[in-house]
Amino acid sequence: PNDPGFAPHALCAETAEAALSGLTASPKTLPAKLFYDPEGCRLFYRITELPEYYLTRTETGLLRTLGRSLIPEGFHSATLVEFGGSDEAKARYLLDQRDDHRRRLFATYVPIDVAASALEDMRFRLANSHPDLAVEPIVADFVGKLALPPLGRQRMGLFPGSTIGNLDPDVAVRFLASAREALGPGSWFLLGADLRKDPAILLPAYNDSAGVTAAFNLNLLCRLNREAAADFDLRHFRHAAVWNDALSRIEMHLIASRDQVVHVAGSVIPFAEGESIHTENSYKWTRRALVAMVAAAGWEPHRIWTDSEDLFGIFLLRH
Ligand code: AVJ
Repeated sequence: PNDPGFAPHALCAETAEAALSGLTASPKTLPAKLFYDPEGCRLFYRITELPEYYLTRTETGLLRTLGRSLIPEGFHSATLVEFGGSDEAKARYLLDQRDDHRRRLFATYVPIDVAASALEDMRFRLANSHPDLAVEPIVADFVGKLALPPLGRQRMGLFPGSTIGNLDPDVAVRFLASAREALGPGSWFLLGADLRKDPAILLPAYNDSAGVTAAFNLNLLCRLNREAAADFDLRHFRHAAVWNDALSRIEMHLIASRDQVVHVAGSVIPFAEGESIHTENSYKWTRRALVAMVAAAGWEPHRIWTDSEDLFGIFLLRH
């Protein structure tokens, strides 16, 4: 407590604990979910608008074009459950759909996310734009054990944005199986996944020329300085994105540019020059591998849509 670098008032126990367990491991890691503090959310939004970051643009284009054809026949007054849905932008392409009698295909929307304040903002926006839609947010980590309220007769899960890419394959299978369990028999699941492609396209998407992704990655260290009583000097770490072909994933790292010692929540963390903190994986799937993964979780692949350049896939699965 007498250490000047230690600011107990700023300590967020949960962040500090997650950070310390990763930084005392070998090799060093930090969990990707720590990216999304308010500044990280702003930076991620800027990433989605970068020319190199084709993911969001491509998926949104698909959702806009496909619209009602994404939804199985006979749906009305159904429930849409979005996993990790801290913003309803993509769900709107489904929530806006009506049948030939102008009846809404979805009557209820259940977004699940750890960001309580984002869920509140979303509830407010939807109350204005969709007054007849029931919005029932759940504050929870979607990868954990899920207890959903009774969801009605027709249920669809939504997991867009290639968020699945952040999960190691075994965790992804467990998540897909528990979502299937929670949604129950007869349910459907819409999964958006970035497809495996030429690293010449992938690498710039994670190392853009404007440096926004670098700022997003380095913001992790700012966050630890603020919330975990850390004293990272941002001038001595640099952003790196690499393609791991064997594991079919983009990896993001923060590389120490010199030997140094950093304090985190009262612990001393030494870094050697060139040492990395592995901050994120973003797996890229072939259709085949993705179909095998969803099948391992018990889902039956029903349809796959991709854009004309085969960049991004939307997979419709049924229970
Ligand atoms: C939000 C997990 C889909 O992996 O592409 C963007 C996060 N990381 N740039 C992704 C991210 C670096 C993003 N996901």
